[in-house]
Parts: sequence; C-alpha cells; structure tokens
Amino acid sequence: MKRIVTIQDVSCVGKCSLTVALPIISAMGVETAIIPTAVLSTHTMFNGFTFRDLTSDIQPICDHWKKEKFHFDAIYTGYLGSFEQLDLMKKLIQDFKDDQTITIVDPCMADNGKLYPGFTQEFAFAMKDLCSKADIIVPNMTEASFMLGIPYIAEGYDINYIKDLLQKLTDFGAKKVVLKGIMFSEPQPEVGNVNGKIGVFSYDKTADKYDYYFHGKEPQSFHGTGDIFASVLTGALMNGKDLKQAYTLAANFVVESIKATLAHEDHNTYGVDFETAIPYLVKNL
Ligand code: PXL
Repeated sequence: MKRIVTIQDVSCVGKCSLTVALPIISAMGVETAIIPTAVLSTHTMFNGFTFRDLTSDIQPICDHWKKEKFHFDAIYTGYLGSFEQLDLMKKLIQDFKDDQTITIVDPCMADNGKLYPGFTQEFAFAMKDLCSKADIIVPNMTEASFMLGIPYIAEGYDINYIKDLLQKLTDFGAKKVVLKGIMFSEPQPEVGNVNGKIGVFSYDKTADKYDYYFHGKEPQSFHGTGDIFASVLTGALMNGKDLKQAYTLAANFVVESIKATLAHEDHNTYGVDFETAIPYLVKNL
C-alpha cells in the first residue's frame, strides 16, 4: 500500500486542509500520514477563529519518524502559517525524500488577487523557495503572480502569457507546474475556443511539454476547493495515474463537489460537499 504524508493545519470546522486531505486520500486507497501544523476553530475566512500553533511539534515528530525509518511515497504540503514552518518543510523533504518519493507543494496562501489573512509578499517569496524543492507545484493564478512578484491579471491574458508564467514558475526549480484557474476570453492557438470555461495548464520542464484541461465553470466558488484539488491529484498519482489524468480527475471531482453543494438549497459557503461526490471519485479512479 502506498503511504503519503501531508502537512497542513486542522481547521476544525470549514472543510479544508487536513479535514479534506485525510478523507479524500484515504478513500483513494492510500495510507495518509499527517502532521498537523496548527489547530484552528475554523479556517481563516470566519471571524474570531482560535489558533494554536503546533510548529514546535513538527521536528520531534520527524525525529521519531526517522528513528522508525518510515518511508513516504509522496510528501504533500498545504497551508503553512509561518517562515519557520516553510524551513521545517524544506528539512522534512531533505530528510524523507528519496528516488521513490514525489514532493507536491500547494503554495496555499492566496486567491482572487488577494493574499489570505496574515500573509505578506515576503512570505510569497519564501513559499517560492519551498516550491523550488518540489517535483510538482499547484498554484492558482493569484499564488503564481505573488510568487513571481508580478501583478495579478484577472482576465484578458493569452496563451503566451500563461506559457511564460509556467516557464518562470519552473525556472526557480520546481520540475512540474499545474496552474489552476485559467480563463481565456478569446480563442487561443492550441486550446481553441474555451470561452466561459475554466481550466488547468501544466508544464513539465524535463520533457519541455505543455498540457491542459478545460471544463465548465460553476456559478459560485467555494473555500477549500484548492485543497481538494491537490488531495485528489496526490491520491491519483499514487494510484499510478499520469499528471494530466491526475489533474483532470482532480478538476472533475471539484466540479462534482460544487454541483453536490449547489444541489442543497440551504448550502453554506465555507466548504463544498465533497463527501457526496466520493463515490464518483472512487468510480473514476
Ligand atoms: O483552503 C485553504 C486554507 C487552509 N487552511 C486555512 C485557511 C485556508 C483558506 O483560507 O484559512 C487555515
């Protein structure tokens, strides 16, 4: 059985980070070890959340695991709350990554042109440094822009702009980039007319290969979908899927989860009903 470790916070209510990664990756038949980096009463989109930092537990956990000689087939990092945690992740990768281990860094810190509460441009540059140690990074357009220190453009860009971003995102070390949340308002060479759709563009630096997947855009966006995407991607790769198969399934599962959420009239907006879509995920694996 494949075993991965994912390192992110526990937001007790809010369906994001570990409370989605653990059930999703487990449902995909992969042993899911975790390191909780903090415990919050909710994710940071609620007012008045509590926050207990667990940074000082991370190194002792890793030290114990080294003694036990645990091996991980993937190391997947998500939301990280401090510069110290970024440094600890670099050390964890150094200590546990071997030729068989895939490292996936989700530079979870921003969306819709804005950093999440508590993050700064300086943090985005430090996150870029962690990304340089990864085999695969999965930024959205906002995170990509902050890491590159360029203005976020919401619409009107073309395929050359996306390819340039992907090149720059691999220039600093990450081997493969999966860039999320791309929308073209005009037909583009290669992808054609994807007006009204939203998509993912990838670049594999070693093979010098671009690829993409576009799908219908749901009328509303929700918190936690980036974490769901990265979790499915990780689980699918562990099930032997190639990168495009993995992100296609991840995108489709996010869409299924949003549809399931919207089907309930009284749905909340703090997370999606991914639970209802788990049979779809397992069937399509
Ligand atoms: O889904 C990303 C995420 C993870 N963890 C915490 C968050 C957020 C997004 O806001 O606040 C604590």
